[in-house]
Amino acid sequence: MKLNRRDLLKLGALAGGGLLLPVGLQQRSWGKEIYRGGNFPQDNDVDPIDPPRPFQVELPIPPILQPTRRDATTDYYTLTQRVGRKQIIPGLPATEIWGFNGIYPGPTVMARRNRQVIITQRNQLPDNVSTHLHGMSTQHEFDGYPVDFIKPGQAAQYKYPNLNQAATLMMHDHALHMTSTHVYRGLAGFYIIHDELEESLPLPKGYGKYDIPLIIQSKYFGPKGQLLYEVQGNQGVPGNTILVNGAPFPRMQVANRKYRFRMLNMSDLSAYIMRLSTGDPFIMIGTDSGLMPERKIVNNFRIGAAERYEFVIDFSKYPIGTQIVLQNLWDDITDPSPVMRFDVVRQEDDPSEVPVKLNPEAARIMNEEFVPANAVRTRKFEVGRNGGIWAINGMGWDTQRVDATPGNGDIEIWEFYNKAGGWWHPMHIHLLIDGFKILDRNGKPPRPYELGLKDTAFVGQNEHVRVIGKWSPFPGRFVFHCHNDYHEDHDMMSQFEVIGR
Ligand SMILES: [Cu+2]
Repeated sequence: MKLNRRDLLKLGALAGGGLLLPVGLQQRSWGKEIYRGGNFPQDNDVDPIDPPRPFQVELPIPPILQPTRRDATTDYYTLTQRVGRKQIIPGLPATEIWGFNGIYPGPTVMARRNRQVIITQRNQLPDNVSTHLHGMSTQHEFDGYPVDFIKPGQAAQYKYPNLNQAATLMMHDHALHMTSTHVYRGLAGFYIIHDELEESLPLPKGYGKYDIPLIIQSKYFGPKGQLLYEVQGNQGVPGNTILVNGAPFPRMQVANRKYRFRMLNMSDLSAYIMRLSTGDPFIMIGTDSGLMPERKIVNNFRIGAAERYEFVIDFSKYPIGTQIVLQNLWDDITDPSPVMRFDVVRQEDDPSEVPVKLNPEAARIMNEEFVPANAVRTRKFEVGRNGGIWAINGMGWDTQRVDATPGNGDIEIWEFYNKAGGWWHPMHIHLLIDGFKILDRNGKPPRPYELGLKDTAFVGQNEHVRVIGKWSPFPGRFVFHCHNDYHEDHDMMSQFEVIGR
């Protein structure tokens, strides 16, 4: 049975809060057991409040992090992971969060392709952390391997070569069995790579002005504004309040022109089907690993945990005063629910354009390199449950076990089978410098907006998804896992080891 957010809310209403359900109690105690070391306040007697009325708050934009120093080759940054407080729910006290520099979402790091970034991460939290830069291709020791902990009071340096194409990445915690709570509490932020190709295109430009990051996260809150980590049905935390850049169902004032958006779903497990209340299209331009070969025009798109989609909305056709709601169709395809709203409030010239062809480098990789004839082998992974624990090929995480040993530079096809049908799993593979290409899903072509390089593949109920990529450039052990963070923690994660130099 698929339990979506709305079903859970209905169940909750019927059972007087949902937490009286025996299954709910069981899950709560499991979560409590696992997170005993996670220092998450367990408010077992508190039910989540109803979501706040939408569109009360302006969309915030995460600040750009300033480097502590630059030299000929490298930008240096320092981030301190610590407890902070943020006013999130109107009319309620500020919410305690865990954040990079104590803010949620974390500050955005701006990087340039082929220019190194070194980030010193200081841990002033009461838990072990391990910081991963999702989408970055870097050496094992800088990848946030799940047991490479930064202990409380300690610090670690991470080197990022930024060999990747221009893309929207995100920094988040990856500590073994604690990723879900840590990310839920706020340890997530953007890291954006720019390059010359992207800058040469006439797309809408200007971070926070016409180039807008949107991190989507669904959470529960208690009556004092506190975050509630309510695990439902061994799935994770669906949440009932959608935060965009940390604000509940916000509104954004826009001019009647084109805007570029970089959407990242960093929810614990929620997936969304996004559409506009006007029925007007999104011009899709980017996927997880960078700009798509060609733009694609769609009326809606699905986004699972950790996926990124970049798109342009053209507000020029709307009269001043028009309000356009970004809506979610996931819970009920016939009954859209709000995510945020765009208010067209002013007239502006628009020099931007969205070319049909965007990224010849991605086109070459997808059409010439990532083709089955170049694959040296195929591996199969079945994702599902084993004895109540999420598993890959029936197995949970084992730091000592390696489930694949590709040679450095090998092109491989990985097949993910989700036969049980009960849930979906956005499968993420670390390291791959250009991500992968989705070959097919149940033998059919991927959706139009998936026709770009990706690092996370949505594997839906009863789906069989084939991806092809190049396992390079760094040798060593790297993880692959479901990015529904609760699934990842318990225990749908494994590792491969790239062999050779
Ligand atoms: Cu999963």
